[in-house]
Amino acid sequence: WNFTDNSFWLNYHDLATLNNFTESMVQQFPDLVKRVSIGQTHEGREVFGMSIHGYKSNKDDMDEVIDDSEQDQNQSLWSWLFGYSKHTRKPSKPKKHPKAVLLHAGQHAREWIGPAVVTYIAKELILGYHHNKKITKLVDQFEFVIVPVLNADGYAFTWEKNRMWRKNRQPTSIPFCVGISNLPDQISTQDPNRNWGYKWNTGGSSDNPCNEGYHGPEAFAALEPKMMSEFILKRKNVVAYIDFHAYSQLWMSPFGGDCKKVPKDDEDLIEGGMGAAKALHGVHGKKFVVGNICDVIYQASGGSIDWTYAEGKVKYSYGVELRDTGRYGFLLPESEILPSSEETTAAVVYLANFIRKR
Ligand code: ING
Ligand code: ZN
Repeated sequence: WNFTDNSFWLNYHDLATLNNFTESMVQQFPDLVKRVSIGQTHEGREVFGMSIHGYKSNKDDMDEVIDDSEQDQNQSLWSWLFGYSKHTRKPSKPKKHPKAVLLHAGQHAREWIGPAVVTYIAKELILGYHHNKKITKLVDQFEFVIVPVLNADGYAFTWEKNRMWRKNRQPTSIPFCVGISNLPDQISTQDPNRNWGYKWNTGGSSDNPCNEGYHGPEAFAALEPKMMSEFILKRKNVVAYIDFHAYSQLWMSPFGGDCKKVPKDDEDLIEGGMGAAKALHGVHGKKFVVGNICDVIYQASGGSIDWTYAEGKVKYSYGVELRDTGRYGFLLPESEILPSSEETTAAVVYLANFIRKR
């Protein structure tokens, strides 16, 4: 693949090809892009992504060199005075811990535009580094963690068996959902985006394992929200999180579960969302509606951004519904991948800058 001519974004790609994209970015730009592993799915697929960051890889190496030369000059005197090497005594410098912007797609299997768009955003950040001033500044400042397909089992299933599959492929209490479909592999599974642990199962999700919005037997029973939430808690540096879905053209903020609750950062969240939607609109004229999940779409407890905001302490938590508004829905034509990617990149770049400036 040649990623500079954008031909990669003229078609949707299966999981193996998307994974190859990540691997090839890591291999081609080893100083800038690191592979990050989020965890393993029920069917044993590894969920991984890219960590893109400029400052750490270059600047830390420089610091190391300067420190060593300073130490070397004093080394012999130090050991003569105290009888041991200063190297072993000197406390190691705290590691640089940049703030992270975490983007992922593919929580829902059939929403193919999401993984396509986030791989494009990754490409723009990687190829733009040292070529585009604005991008360079952002990549130096933030670590961008981009995970193209969180629900890897479901995504593979949409390519191999059923294009309209939404949930993961982790079986639950009922072996088959008779009456929902006559396909034998229509097992009952959980909706990963109703299974996150903040105010789980408090409305806008289903008790029925055969329903598309089944919340699961308990919070974080589904491996996808479990591994992603653990990643966020472990990293501690995530300041922005965007969960990409399709479709409806919405830029959504918390909450989706408790519709009476207003986040304490509501003003900032809406301001950031409005700016992002405006930047997006500037590229191809598409309108995105900005607002709280409950207001702009429907109640949905156990959704990702309620948890990332309230428990994960990620202030700028957004859920985005990409193109279109329903004409093609999940079957968005491949000709829309590139324009959708371009406009969404503009929105994400705007948002990162917005956060950087405050
Ligand atoms: N929409 C999302 C859904 O899970 C959403 C909307 C996003 C709700 C983030 C809560 C949190 O219903 C689609 N199309 O899947
Ligand atoms: Zn979705």
